[in-house]
Amino acid sequence: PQPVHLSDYQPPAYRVTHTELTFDLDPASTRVEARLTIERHPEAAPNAPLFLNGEQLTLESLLLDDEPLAESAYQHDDKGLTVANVPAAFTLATRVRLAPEENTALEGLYQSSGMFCTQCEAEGFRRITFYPDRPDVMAVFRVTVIGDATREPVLLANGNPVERGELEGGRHFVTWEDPHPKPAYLFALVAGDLACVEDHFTTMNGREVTLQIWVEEENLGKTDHAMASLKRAMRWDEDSYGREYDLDRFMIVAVNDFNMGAMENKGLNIFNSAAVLTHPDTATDAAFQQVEGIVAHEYFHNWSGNRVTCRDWFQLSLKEGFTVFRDQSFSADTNSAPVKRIQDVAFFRTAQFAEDAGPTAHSIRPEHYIEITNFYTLTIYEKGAEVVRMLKNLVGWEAFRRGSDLYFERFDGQAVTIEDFVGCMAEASQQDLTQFMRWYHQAGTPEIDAHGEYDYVNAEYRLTLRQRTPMTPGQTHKQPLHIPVRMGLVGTKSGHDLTLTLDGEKRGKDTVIHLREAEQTFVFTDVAEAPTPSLLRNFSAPVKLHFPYSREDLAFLLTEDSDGFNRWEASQRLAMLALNDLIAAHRNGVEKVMDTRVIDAYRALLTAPVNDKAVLAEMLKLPSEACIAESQPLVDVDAIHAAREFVRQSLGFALRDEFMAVYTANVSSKAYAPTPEQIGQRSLKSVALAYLMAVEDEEAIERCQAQFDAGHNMTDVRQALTLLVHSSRDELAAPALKAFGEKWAHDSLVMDQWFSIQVSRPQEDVLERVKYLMQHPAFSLKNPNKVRALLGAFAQNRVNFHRLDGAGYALLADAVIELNRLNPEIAARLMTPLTRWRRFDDARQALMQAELERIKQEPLSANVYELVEKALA
Ligand code: B3K
Ligand code: ZN
Repeated sequence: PQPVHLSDYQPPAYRVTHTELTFDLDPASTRVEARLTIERHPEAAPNAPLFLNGEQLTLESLLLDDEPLAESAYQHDDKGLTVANVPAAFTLATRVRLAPEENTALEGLYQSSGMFCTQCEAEGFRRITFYPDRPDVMAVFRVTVIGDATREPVLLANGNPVERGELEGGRHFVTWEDPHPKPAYLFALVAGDLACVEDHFTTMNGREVTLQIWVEEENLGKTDHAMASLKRAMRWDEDSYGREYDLDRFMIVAVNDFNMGAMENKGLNIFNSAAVLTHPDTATDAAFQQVEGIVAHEYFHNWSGNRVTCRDWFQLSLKEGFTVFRDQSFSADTNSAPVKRIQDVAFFRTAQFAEDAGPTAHSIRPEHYIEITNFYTLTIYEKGAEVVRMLKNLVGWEAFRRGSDLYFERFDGQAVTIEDFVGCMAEASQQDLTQFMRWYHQAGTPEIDAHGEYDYVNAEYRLTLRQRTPMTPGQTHKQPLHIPVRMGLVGTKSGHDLTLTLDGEKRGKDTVIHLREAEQTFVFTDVAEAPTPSLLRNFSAPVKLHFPYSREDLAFLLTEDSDGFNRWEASQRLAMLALNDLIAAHRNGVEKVMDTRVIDAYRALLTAPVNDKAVLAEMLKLPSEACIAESQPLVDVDAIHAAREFVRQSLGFALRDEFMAVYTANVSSKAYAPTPEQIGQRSLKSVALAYLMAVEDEEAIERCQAQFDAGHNMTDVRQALTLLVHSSRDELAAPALKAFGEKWAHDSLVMDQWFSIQVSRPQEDVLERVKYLMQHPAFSLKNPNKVRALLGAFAQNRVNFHRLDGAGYALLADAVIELNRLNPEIAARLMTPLTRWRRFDDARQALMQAELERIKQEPLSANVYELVEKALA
């Protein structure tokens, strides 16, 4: 496969103004007729050939202005059709056949649980019909769907239904029109036996919008939360960004087989059922919050993505970074803002930092790719969102909002670039963002080495920041970035934020300093007492910040920092210092000794009055093994696991009574609601129970078992089950797992949780269990949720996936090889942990590398090929 380069971008020579499609649905042989109204671009050469993408299609007929095209007039290969001579304006009509039931890649038109559905982003439309399948070609669509009246009573497409009728042979049809010109990747079609929940929304200008969520009949009771989330998101986008919905109806459909979370097709969002269905008995708090976030994300795309879209796929972060930033802001406004930030950052630093440090590191706007599907990454999405957040903080919300208005107004109905977006922000704020643009071009996580000195005599604090970005594949030379560092100086005696004076200017108690050079010193004057700096508040830039904090400093910031995020940060740094000592002790075979300062700090947290239970819960959580691994020069899987377990148990033993008190105080018999208060309370209760179960005394086990048996809601049940299964008490774990599995055998989404819980436990039997569960009737390699729940979860199980006999790697590689044939997108994602092989010890490196080499011997999809090549380069 050949790479595509950003520098090769050419505007399309031909545009499609109208697209008329007719689908005659059949699982084995669907007929698709397309009638395209095409115009040559005024600036294109008159002899420019017309190219239409088309893959895995059987072409039956091809007419230009209603005349059949002679075979010599066009070329057809496995990438598409080229017509050498075409007029300046014409219609092109094609008829093709395809087989949805054979489509296991879940791109294009496929079947899921008997229904037809589509996934076209990024390049799936070319598997539906011959078309210029690129986002800068935007047309008005009219779509007729013909199906079997019994098997497919519901026939959906984008926009509004304009005609419907009965046909011969028990068939029927519906015609849909979408008045908004759109790129092909936003096309959608759904047909099947679906039921719908309907609601209404009145827009800011008083227009009535019909809201529908389409699901399988049995799931009708699981749509309330998604619907409520949708309405909140619609209101929020009006209030925060002045964006109004622009069609008469908005539809969401839940499908069981879906490669990702959801898809923002115009007026017809298609969702992975896991990202839309919730019920207190079947979904955890985390799932409720995820559904809210994803529903909002897809809805927000209606403006940031659909009305204004991407010129080409190198600009993917234009819509994704901005939309993730918008959905994060929405969730922060709707729930606990500090907790949202803490959870997002904890995830970001674990997963995106790992990507940035590995062989697939790429900039937010990559320069080339082989398979675009591989670029739906944490860098494009989450780092892209961090960069938009920095922009907002740099120019301030008001200018940012003006810039956003300008962007939507100026580029409405167009396909544009990241420069266009940042340009609007620069224009609205009158700021020079030239250096800032480097964030989009440079891959890798910048690191800041900071140190500070307090000068008693002159009452000055000198803070020196030095930045560097490590080399990444293909980018050896990095330039200094413009890094906003939000900070305060906390008086070490008073515990208060000191007033900041920088270069003679009073800055208040919290300020942003701008690091632009490789090294800069900031001199704060009139600093009345020796301070402890609180740096990078609220994670003001996606960097690694090193500052030589002592444990005393951290224990101090943990309680005294006025910035809630940095109080959490102090808890994590303090834990990391202790963990690092224990990792070293484990490696050196020295006896492990728990740092009592950590215990004291936790005790202080547990006994102080509680403001925000959810934040407290986050502060009590230790960094995950994956997060710890990210901070290590070389990952020692066993030492990390042993050190973390040691800390967990030490804290559990030392603070057993405190944890028990917190647990008891937070048991509640209130009816479940996914409110921030309740979620915070459950989260704190869960953390307390986890520490108690690290001790595993009789009372803890009793509580845990009781929580499981009570079955109040899935959040409580899942936590209790997880702790039982992960404990040493197999005599309790086995019956609990069995009971849970039998109770929920009919619910596919709960069975996904059942799979994940058992394969994430630390016990050594996990690999055999994975193999056994792959034969379970509820498992299927063809269903991405199952693959993620079982194999994906196993690959996150650090000690078992990284077994020293290599059996974990081999198991994953076998699955990748099989999935490479079935679903290349999922195969590539599943393989990702193997690509990080250079981070591990020699023995594991060799084993992982060997599995990559074995995969490389296969006839590979572009997806897996690109990843293997990068991993082994
Ligand atoms: N835009 C979709 C991505 C689908 C791509 C699949 N290969 C999901 C989202 O970001 O909203
Ligand atoms: Zn998105």
